Amino acid sequence: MEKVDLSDVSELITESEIIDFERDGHVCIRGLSTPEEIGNFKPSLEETAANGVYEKKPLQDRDTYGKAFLQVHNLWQRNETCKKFVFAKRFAHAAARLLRASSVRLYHDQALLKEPGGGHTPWHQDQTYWPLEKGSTLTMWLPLSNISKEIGSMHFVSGSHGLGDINAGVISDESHHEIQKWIDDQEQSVTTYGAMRVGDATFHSGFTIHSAPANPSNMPRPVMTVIYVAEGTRILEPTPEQKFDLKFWLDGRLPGETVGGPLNPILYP
Ligand SMILES: O=C(O)CCC(=O)C(=O)O
Repeated sequence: MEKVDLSDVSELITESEIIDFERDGHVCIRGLSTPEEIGNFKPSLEETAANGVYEKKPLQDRDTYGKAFLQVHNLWQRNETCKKFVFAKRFAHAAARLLRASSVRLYHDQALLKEPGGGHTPWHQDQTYWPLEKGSTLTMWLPLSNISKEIGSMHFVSGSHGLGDINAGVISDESHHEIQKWIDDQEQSVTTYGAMRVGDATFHSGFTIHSAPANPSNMPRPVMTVIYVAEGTRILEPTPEQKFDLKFWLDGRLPGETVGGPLNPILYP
């Protein structure tokens, strides 16, 4: 089925894009893959995600986090075609270039489906949830359908990855209001890449503050994310919010050990 297979290509990410990523904590790579390539994987990704959704409440009965998206983790463990997508050398090579790492591992993947009428994704930092060393992780965010300007893609606070954990807590109305006030008070610069086409992807660092707008359209906004971690990254003593990740995504490894169990395979080289 996969005639075009997301194989590795050289000269994938330029030095100037790496510098942008290091300075801002985010970057958009247009045309990382082609619509044809993504189209080959999309049916399996969407079907596997739909089968994995555990949310049963209607949209209007959920809290802000619940309205932001339906999320399904580790599609790579559920379906062989999804595994090929998540393990694609091209994506992992891009992640390794941006992290300036000789080798990267999978942390986990997630399908994030913002439903028609779905709410905004509150401001947050991903690494609040991850007991991992600073500067060692990044997320690839790749839409499976074109995203119009009306729906919009992620919003990032440029340079915020350098702050480490700002202790705004888990994704919630509280994290959103606290961070929005800080952005306004400090006149922080917020960037969005706006409309995105299938094959484009954004990458953001683990501590980059980000959010996403609501979906006012009558079409779903399907996105795949893959989270990478640089080889050699140490596991930290977990905070209460991080205990889940320590247990489920890190193969029972302990603080002080490096990431590297069977759940976190090397994806590049
Ligand atoms: O897709 C979204 O709405 C939010 C995604 C996000 O927060 C992430 O990938 O870290």
